[in-house]
Amino acid sequence: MEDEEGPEYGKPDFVLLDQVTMEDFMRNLQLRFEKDRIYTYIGEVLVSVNPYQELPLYGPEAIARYQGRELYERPPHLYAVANAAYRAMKRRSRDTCIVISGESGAGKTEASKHIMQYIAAVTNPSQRAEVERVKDVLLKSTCVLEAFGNARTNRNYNSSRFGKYMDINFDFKGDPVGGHIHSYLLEKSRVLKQHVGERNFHAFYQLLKGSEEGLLHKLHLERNPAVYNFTRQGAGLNMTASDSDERSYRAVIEAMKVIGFSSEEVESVHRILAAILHLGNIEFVETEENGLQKGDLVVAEKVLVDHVAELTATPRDLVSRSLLARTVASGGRELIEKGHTVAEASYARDACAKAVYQRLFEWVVDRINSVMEPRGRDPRRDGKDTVIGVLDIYGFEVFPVNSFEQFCINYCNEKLQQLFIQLILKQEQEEYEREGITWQTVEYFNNATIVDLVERPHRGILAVLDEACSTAGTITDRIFLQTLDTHHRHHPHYSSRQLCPTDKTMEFGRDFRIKHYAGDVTYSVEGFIDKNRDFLFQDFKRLLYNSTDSTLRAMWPDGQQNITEVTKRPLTAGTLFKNSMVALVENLACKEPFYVRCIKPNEDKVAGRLDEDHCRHQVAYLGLLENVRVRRAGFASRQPYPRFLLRYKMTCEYTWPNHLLGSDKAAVNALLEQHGLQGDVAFGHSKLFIRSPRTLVMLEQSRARLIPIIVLLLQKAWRGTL
Ligand code: AD9
Ligand code: MG
Repeated sequence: MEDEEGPEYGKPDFVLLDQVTMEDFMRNLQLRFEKDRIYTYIGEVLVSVNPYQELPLYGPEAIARYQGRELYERPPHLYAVANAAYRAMKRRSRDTCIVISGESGAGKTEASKHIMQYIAAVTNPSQRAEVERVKDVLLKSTCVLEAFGNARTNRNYNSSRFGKYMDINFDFKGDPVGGHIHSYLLEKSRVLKQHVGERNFHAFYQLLKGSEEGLLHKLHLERNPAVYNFTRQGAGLNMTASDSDERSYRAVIEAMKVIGFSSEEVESVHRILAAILHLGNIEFVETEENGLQKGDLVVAEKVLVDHVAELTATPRDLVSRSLLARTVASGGRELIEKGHTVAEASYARDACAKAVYQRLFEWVVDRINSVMEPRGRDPRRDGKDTVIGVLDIYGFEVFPVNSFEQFCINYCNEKLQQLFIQLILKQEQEEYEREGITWQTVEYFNNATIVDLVERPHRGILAVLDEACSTAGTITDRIFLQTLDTHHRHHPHYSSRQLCPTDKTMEFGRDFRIKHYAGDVTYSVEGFIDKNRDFLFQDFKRLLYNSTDSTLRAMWPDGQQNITEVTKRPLTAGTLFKNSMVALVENLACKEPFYVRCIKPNEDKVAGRLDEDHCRHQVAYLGLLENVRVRRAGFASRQPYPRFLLRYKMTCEYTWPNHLLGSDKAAVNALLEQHGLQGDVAFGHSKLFIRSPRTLVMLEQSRARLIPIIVLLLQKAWRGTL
């Protein structure tokens, strides 16, 4: 570590703490934070605290300082982790991944952007055009994805409402030649409804605020978001995102151009956004007028149907019919039209608005992927590509009321936590074997039982939920909860009010609780079945598939099926999510992982304040103390011999300023012997393994005592007074 990180900056690695207690951990975190040292290691894991202010830590000069260096050569930094992942990938042709986790607003997305910027800056020294194009798309894709997938929430003014995993492909020279983005579980319910103080996805406001008058007119829109049901709730109208909507609008259009969206595609995107806004204003009323029977529905403001039809390039009467009725196959496969009630029509309208937005988002992701696909590469000629994956996914969530979305998100975190523990232990074992060191097993909390509670076939919560969804209409959320109670009454991580009648924090028939590794979360079952079923009438799918707008049509391939052909039940939202999580974990498990654990310092998004209770909770649920313990349980520290000497050589007369002992390993041995510490270490082939942190602490102290003397001597030498 460079000497600018003196003792007044705390320990740059939590492994160096004298004792692993929460108090010591927090003290070090606080001390470093106060000195704007927002990054600290636990071994090779980076802990990052959101500073909520621009610190002079980034940019070309900082990148140059980390480029090509070993992880510990410079103060802890995201660039060091990006560089380590890049070097591991390049040197050993290993696929690597960087997993970024932490709660909403902890700085995950910002971290992922810094990582991408680092990779873009250090690659393609020969300025190959195709590589430059890929880098441009990689960098610009973030801006577009944020427009469609991010929103202002109370926790973060630019909150990602989807999970993102991005693979970057590199050729044998180590230059990016392509990439692929996977998105996970967009929070599409936000299209309809936003909590107090929150907003819909940025894209809507950007269009309303940023587009020119002529375009607005063509889209039949008014500039004021208060006109639309979907944009008038939540965050009072003068509240914006973290950036101005007008500026962002221009940046997004520019980014879409760079990526390669055609102007027709951008126009379609605008029309789809506008159609969703108009759809949201449609209300239904029962009428007897115009020859209709009593009880028949009509749309209150008919011009809105005209707008939706025009903007989606679909026939007006079909739009109207899809909104007011559904087609069902009666017994003999005969098709009949069944009119909606007001409630059914409103439900169908909302389901349609959500689905159209979700498909739009997925199409944007696919479109970016299509231009990032590695082009014209032949593995026989070009060698196999290697990959760095960057995962920026929602952290553990606990709200006053938790629903299906939180359940999925927290399940995702259980899976990632399991992987984290497994990989960290696995990595340790592999390293000990590689270096010829005997390994001692470490005990740790295995959350496999919680993952099992959720995903176990037939009895797991998701399986019970699917079962409830497949039983048409009769199963209610309450019955679903009773079935869960029956299956899991003895599970140590499951409870409900029925099973614990004295626990007044849950409601009978409404809540169940899971004891997650990160803490207890009570879930309200209300809406679980509906959200899991995620149903949309085939009439809408067919309508949109038949659009003459080719972009919109391409988003609805399943609309070509006829109602009589739609016999196979589509997979539920929960099962799709579970499958994507299983695939994600498999994908990460075969890569060499690097971890960034992000911490949010306070709830008020203010600079310079680290609220201890708030952070303590995050440190606990991110398992950071456990991480330090695991790291120290076998060997607290391991360092290549040259690096060890660089740091401690001044503490021994045989090694300062340089040694003459044949090998660095022999020199390290001499140094440790002089300190009487050789009993606490193991000598690997290329690294020294130090068992107890006390040894490190002693070496550190010895070094700290000598540094002022050495500095004094050097100063004298420079002034020529020695
Ligand atoms: V969420 O789960 O998507 O809601 P993230 O992604 O963890 O969340 P994000 O990266 O969006 O949080 O950071 C939130 C805000 O904190 C940013 O908009 C910045 O204003 C601020 N931030 C985060 N990291 C840094 C940083 N390294 N330097 C300065 C930062 N500001
Ligand atoms: Mg984010």
